[in-house]
Amino acid sequence: MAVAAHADARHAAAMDQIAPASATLPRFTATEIAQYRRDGYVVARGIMGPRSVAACNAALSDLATGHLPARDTVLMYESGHDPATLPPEQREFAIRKYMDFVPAAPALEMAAMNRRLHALLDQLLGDGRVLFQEMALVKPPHIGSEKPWHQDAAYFRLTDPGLIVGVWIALDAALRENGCMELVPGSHLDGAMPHQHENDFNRCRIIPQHVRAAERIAIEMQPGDALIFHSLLHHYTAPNASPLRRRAVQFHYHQIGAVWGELAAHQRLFHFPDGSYAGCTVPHAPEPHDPAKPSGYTYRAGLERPILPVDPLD
Ligand SMILES: O=C(O)CCC(=O)C(=O)O
Repeated sequence: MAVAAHADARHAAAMDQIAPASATLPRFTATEIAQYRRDGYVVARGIMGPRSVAACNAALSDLATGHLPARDTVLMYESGHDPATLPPEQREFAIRKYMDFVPAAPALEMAAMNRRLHALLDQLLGDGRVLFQEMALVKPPHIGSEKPWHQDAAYFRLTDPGLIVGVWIALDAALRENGCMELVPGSHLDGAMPHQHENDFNRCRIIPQHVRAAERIAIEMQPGDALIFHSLLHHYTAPNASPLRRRAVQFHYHQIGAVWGELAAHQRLFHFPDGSYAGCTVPHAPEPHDPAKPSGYTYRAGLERPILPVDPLD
């Protein structure tokens, strides 16, 4: 797989000789595996082909209009946009996030279970994992909001962030202008950072002094490319002020044997200097739409869906 790596060329060439080849499934080179460990991310280009990408986009449209029964899917809208006031075919242009869609949408389930992807994850992390979170992040043209700098492990009360991996798959070209992923290479090695909610539950950010923002890089991707990243990697996406769509699915997996902990265990990782909780699994402030009322949010551990690898449509 092609990646932008920063490794010493001679060392890389030597390591690549030990990476076995497979005729059928993609393999990361030893250089790419080393990049994941050192930089906290690696890009797998073309993990899904155009038919798979089109099927995922059609499923997202159909969930928004109601043509596909949404079952347990949760749709979250950009602030100030009320689905009740929108015709069904316009709703997807105001949606920011879909969650829990796998049982409702076979095409999206296939993306999560993609055999090629899991062959690569096996190489990075070892055999045996579950899917525990599924989201589609579809920053709409002109109004798509930013996602502040964060570490995904701040959202999950799992006690070993190294056993969690995020996979972000582009369904449109993801470019600087429409809010592609930006990240700080190597930031996963800095450990768990204190986070604070900004003004709504989806906007939980690393306290800015802890982000080495000057070292950020933008990861531009084509539809079907996957960014595979460590759960402590600092990452961000900018607002989408452009006329371009920027749809993506994001899956989180953890290796079997990872342990869901209580709040106290999460607090041992994510805390302020005074020891108080600094993760994202408890609201830090009342909801802005009703400052008198605390958020109705209740933390829920992962869904733990078994992995049943399937060949993508291509
Ligand atoms: O796709 C995006 O805009 C942000 C995705 C992300 O980092 C997240 O939701 O954790």
